[in-house]
Formats: sequence, C-alpha cells, structure tokens
Amino acid sequence: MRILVTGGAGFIGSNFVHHLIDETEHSVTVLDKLTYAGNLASLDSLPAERFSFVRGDIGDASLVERLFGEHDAVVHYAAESHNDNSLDDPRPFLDTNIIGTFTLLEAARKTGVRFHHISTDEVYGDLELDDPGRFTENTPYNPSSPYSSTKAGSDLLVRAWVRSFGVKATISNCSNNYGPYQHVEKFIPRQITNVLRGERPKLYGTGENVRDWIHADDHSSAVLTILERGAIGETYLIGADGEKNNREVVELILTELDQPWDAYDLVTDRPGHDLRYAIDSSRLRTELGWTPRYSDFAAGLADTIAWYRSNEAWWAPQKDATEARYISQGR
Ligand code: NAD
Ligand code: TDX
Repeated sequence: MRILVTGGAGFIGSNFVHHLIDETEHSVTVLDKLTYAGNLASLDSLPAERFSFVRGDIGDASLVERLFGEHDAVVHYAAESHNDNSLDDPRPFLDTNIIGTFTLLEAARKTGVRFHHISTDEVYGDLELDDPGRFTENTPYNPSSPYSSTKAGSDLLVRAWVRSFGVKATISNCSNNYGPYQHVEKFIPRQITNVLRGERPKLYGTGENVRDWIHADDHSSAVLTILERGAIGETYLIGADGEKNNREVVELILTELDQPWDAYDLVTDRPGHDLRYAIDSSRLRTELGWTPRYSDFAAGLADTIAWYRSNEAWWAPQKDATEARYISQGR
C-alpha cells in the first residue's frame, strides 16, 4: 500500500512512520506543515525508495485532494496538540483540528480513499480518582479544553462524513503517549530534559492528576491493526493499562537519573486541568486481537530517558524557548 501520513514530522506520526518502514512493506508519504512541533530530524535516514516528504497544510484543499488521489490510505495525525498552548491561543486549534480535518474528509469523499482519524481520550473529559470506571467507546463526549473540544469536534465530523457520505473511515482515541521524538513542551520530555540540564521538574498543582501512559510504538501497532482489520465507521479506544499519577512519574524520572526522588517543584496548576484519564481497550484487544508490547512502564520510561540523554542535538534547539514560555505563565 501507499500510505499518506499527515503530521508525520510530529511525535506520534514520526513514530508511526518508523513503525511502517520497520515492520511492513508499505511506502509512506508524510504531509506536514512543519509548525513549531514538526521536526524533519525525526524522519532522518529513511529509505528514499519507500519514503517521501511534502511540506504543506492539511487545510490546502487542492494539495490534499491531489495527494489522496496518489495513495491507498490516509492516516491523519496532524493537529495542534498541546493543551497549555490552546489555553493561550485557541485559534490555530480550530484552523487545523476542525477545518483541517474537514478538508481531509472532503478529499476522502471525492476520492473514496480509506481514512483513519487519530484522536484522544481527552474527548471524554475526566474521571474522579476513585471512579472504578474507565472510558469505553460508549462514554459520552465531555471535553474540557480548547484542544480537546476541537478534537471532539473533528471526531464528530468524521462520524457524520461516514454516515452521510459513506466515507470509508475509522477513528481511534488513544491515551497519553510517551517515547522518542516527543516535543519538550510535553510533561515527560520536559521533566527529563530539565533534570539533564540541572533544572528541577515542575509539577502542576499537587501532582495528583492521573494519566494512562502508552508507549508510542504500541499506539503505532494499534493504528496499523485498525487500518488493516478495523470495521468502517467504528471507533476503537487504544490504551495499555498504564495509569500513573504525575508525581509517581516524576519520582521515577528523578530516580532513574540518580537524583533525590523529591527534588521537584510544585507550580501553578493548569486552568481546567483534567483530573484523571483511564482507557478500557477491551474492544480493540478482543475484536481485533491487538496487544501492547511495552507492559512495564518503568522500563519503557528508562528507554525514553536514555533516548533523550543520547539525542540532545534533537531537543536542545527547542528547550530555551519552551521554558521561557512556561516561566512567563508561572509554570
Ligand atoms: P505533535 O504536536 O507532536 O505533532 C503534530 C504534527 O502536526 C507536527 O509535525 C505539525 O507540524 C503537524 N501539523 C500541525 N498543523 C498542521 C497543519 N495545519 N497541516 C499539516 N501539518 C500540521 O502531536 P502528537 O503528540 O504527535 O499528536 C499527534 C496526534 O495524536 C494528534 O492528532 C493528537 O491529537 C493525537 N493524540 C496525541 C496523544 C499524545 O499523548 N501526544 C494522545 C492521543 C492522541
Ligand atoms: O510541566 C508540566 N507539569 C505537569 O505537571 C507539564 C507540561 C504537564 N504537567 C501535567 C499536566 C497533565 O496532568 O502532566 C500531565 C501531562 O501533561 P501533557 O504532557 O501536557 O499532556 P496532557 O495534557 O495529558 O495531553 C496529552 O495527552 C493527550 C497530549 O498532549 C494530548 O495531545 C493528548 O491528546
């Protein structure tokens, strides 16, 4: 197959491209605008006979329609992805996440090309710490932030284009990813690179918020499974039973980097901060037979720490500007 990957120069998209090149025979084109979050260095040394890159905006209808016509399937990762940025300036989130996804859906409608939409568990809002339940495919949408509300809107567009126009689409909603090539604005890379630079990790609020962590390579294998065997029009939740509170994660990072486990700072909380996410991925496991490979979070985190230690040239150019922005927000 020839697969078009939108947002393939970002964190999860680039992990998916590496997964496709390493584990399949498919050829891959990345369409990416190279915003502050896109990094061509994440796609270095891929084989030219199976990989090509197009710089462009998913909101560019003529470009998008031409590229759909040249591919057998499209996997859509491109997004504005950071909650804190969406609180500062929501507009780019509407442009890319809503109008960009609409533009892709129109191209899917015209060309009939198979489309997979990547989304997030944040569309379901949050859970109490002691809630025995987890999110399922039937949980009602209840997003909290400008970011998650635009992702929720994009999911609903996909559902409507399937029902009204017969677009051949599937949707996946995944929990928090960690692994190589994640921008230093995000929680885990921010704390790892802080410690590597001799700075203290910064925990929002009390550090009690819970995220359900999955390695990006497990997200990739799940998406490939859905692309190959998912039922058109269906939604699959992706998660690896990785619930941890933020304090536990920071303590693991500090310990792995030979620092005192409590050498972190509590900083101003994120407005509207979701308390807990938790995914029940039974449907994907039982209906499509998927299982994650990274069952030990501490081991996956240690690999990720080793990657950031060895790849300072990849992250250092973004670090100062990212921290300056956080400091101006008191975080
Ligand atoms: P990211 O911010 O690292 O990467 C986004 C990529 O999209 C960048 O390369 C950027 O240049 C590109 N992009 C942005 N706007 C574009 C546009 N208008 N046209 C073309 N390219 C554009 O994001 P990520 O963390 O890799 O997330 C990828 C997808 O996965 C998003 O849809 C996100 O909602 C979803 N997701 C992320 C997580 C997570 O934990 N990070 C979890 C679940 C779902
Ligand atoms: O410095 C920090 N300190 C801190 O305590 C940062 C950057 C974050 N946090 C907290 C906020 C969250 O509880 O850590 C947790 C994770 O934060 P983020 O990495 O910003 O992720 P989150 O807001 O949970 O959203 C992520 O997962 C779902 C991705 O960024 C989204 O794109 C995805 O949809």
